Amino acid sequence: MKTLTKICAAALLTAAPAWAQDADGDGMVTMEELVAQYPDVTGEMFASMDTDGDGALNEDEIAAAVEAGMLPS
Ligand SMILES: [Ca+2]
Ligand SMILES: [Ca+2]
Repeated sequence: MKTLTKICAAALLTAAPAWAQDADGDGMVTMEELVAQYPDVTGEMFASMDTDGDGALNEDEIAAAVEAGMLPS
């Protein structure tokens, strides 16, 4: 059981950072939520991360932004 607990804890730690920005937990990261975490993010940077243009970042867009080096992982 100890091993299983460790694996679960590791999975949670790995999954958490990408969603630290989602302050209200609705599954989307808005410009306001992102700026609260990263004050240096501009509207232009947000727009380039928001690839489907719906005004918020979903999990895939956050992952792509981290991969592209636009957000710290
Ligand atoms: Ca949100
Ligand atoms: Ca989007």
